[in-house]
Amino acid sequence: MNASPVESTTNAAEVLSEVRGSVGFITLNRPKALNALSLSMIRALTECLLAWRDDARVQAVAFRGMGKAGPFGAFCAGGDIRFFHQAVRECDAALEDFFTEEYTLNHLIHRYPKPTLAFMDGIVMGGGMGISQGTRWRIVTERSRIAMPETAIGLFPDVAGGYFLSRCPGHVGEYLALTGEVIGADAALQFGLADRRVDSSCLEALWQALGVQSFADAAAVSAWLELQLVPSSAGEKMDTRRIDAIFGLPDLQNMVQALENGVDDLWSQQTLTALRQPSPLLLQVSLEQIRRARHMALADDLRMERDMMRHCFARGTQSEAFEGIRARVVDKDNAPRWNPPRVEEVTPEMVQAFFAGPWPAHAHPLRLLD
Ligand code: QUE
Repeated sequence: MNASPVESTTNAAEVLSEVRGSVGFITLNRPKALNALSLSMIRALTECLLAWRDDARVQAVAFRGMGKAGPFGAFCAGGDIRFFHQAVRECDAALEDFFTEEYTLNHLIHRYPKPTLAFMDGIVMGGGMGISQGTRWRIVTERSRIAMPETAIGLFPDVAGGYFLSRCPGHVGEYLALTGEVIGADAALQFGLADRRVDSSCLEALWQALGVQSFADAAAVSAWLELQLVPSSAGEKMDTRRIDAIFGLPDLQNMVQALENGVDDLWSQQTLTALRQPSPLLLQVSLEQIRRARHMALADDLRMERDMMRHCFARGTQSEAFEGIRARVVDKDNAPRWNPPRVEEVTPEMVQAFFAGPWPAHAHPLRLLD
């Protein structure tokens, strides 16, 4: 190993970075928090990617997470939502910076001019999807647990979730956004949320091999990966007809009604239960988000999500997100008191308010994204 001392001492130890051979390697290294992204991690990642973009030694960039028992095993559980809670209580303006900088990082990864890889082993949720979905090689394993669970904490599937969920086949995007359902490797491949499957026992060898090849250019990296990561034979395909029939309905009340009519089957029962846990308001907002995003370019989606996130915390400790985070991770009573408490009580005006841009175009914090 010839790790350069400059790269291996990035500002935060929660992000490890090094260049081996012609590849930049990034390890999310906050295993006790399942690598949940803090603002300092987002800054370290951005700094690293900007430096490597213009570094002629670097032909590709690979991401992985540190697990509790060593590398891999967990990619990233999301954002540092304990920080969100604390920032709301303290009126800390860094909460606003967090989302602006996180979405800028997501955009940077989607647009990165060199091949990128994400080793999506173990938990890959929320912010972890924001890092991985923009990469060229999204590698899943038999241990991958993939989801966008934000409605459970009174948020919506951000980090370009509107963009990548709405581009899943049929109405799978609405299904994943609203229920927060956790999927594995097969479903991720089927839904276009992953590119290749490898056995988790092969991850370390692949990670090491990437750093000892002498790649002349980015095309050589891609050619090598095409040979190493052959498309796996189609696994058992999930039948998505029920998902499309329910989640393609025009609104949430219709979906709930249709599920209630089919409660004798287990899937309808479980799906109904899943829809009764999240914030009714954010369920409606997330449905509107996915449907708007289907016709939006990436940068426009990220600007919309930035607008939406501003509204999510606009009411301080009265916000759905503050209550959701309290209930799920701070007090852990799992009994959020949502307002309004029922789907039927959410008005179109409450939903539309989330899509009103707080900024004129020339002053939007993400105006420079293209
Ligand atoms: C919904 C979510 C998140 C969640 C739980 C939910 C989320 C997230 C975390 C999380 C997990 C472990 C940590 C941490 C945060 O939990 O986005 O700091 O150590 O990041 O029900 O969306």
